[in-house]
Amino acid sequence: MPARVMMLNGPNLNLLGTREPHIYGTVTLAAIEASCRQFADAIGASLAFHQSNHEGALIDWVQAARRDADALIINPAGFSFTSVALVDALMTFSSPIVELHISNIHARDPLHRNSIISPVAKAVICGLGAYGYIVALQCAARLLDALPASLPEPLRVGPK
Ligand code: CA2
Repeated sequence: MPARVMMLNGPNLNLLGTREPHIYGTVTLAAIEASCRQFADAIGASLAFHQSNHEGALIDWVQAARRDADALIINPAGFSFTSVALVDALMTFSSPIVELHISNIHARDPLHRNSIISPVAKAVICGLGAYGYIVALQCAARLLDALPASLPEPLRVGPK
């Protein structure tokens, strides 16, 4: 069975590519999804990709992931700094969680700096722009030991 990865996107990320390009770039969420699907196909993973502006919808998907996904990648957006309920839901997911941000949250204003999600994530990726989504997918597949054997060893397992 292919590795099943679920990618969740929080509030306002549906606006990517249309506003604040100096922070979040010019790539739309639809283009990110298309590129992730292409990469998932290339590494033989299956991908569920969702976005919502609503905390409860994200929590419902996290709960569904307990059954439907082997790894979770989440860009919680503004909920990164506020949502104890999302943290609680993520704590019930016992497989790898990768937290993802387009911008480098550590270089931002105090309001956008301290993610309360990070302590429940296995890995945190930020500051790579839209490319971070591809890196997060590679990271999730690596954590599941599901990168194809055809890939060069440094990509598949890293330094030994
Ligand atoms: O860099 C990221 O991916 C963030 O998760 C994005 C969040 C922000 O609160 C985090 O600090 C970092 C905000 C998402 C807002 O998305 C917009 C996209 C286009 C235009 C306006 C907002």
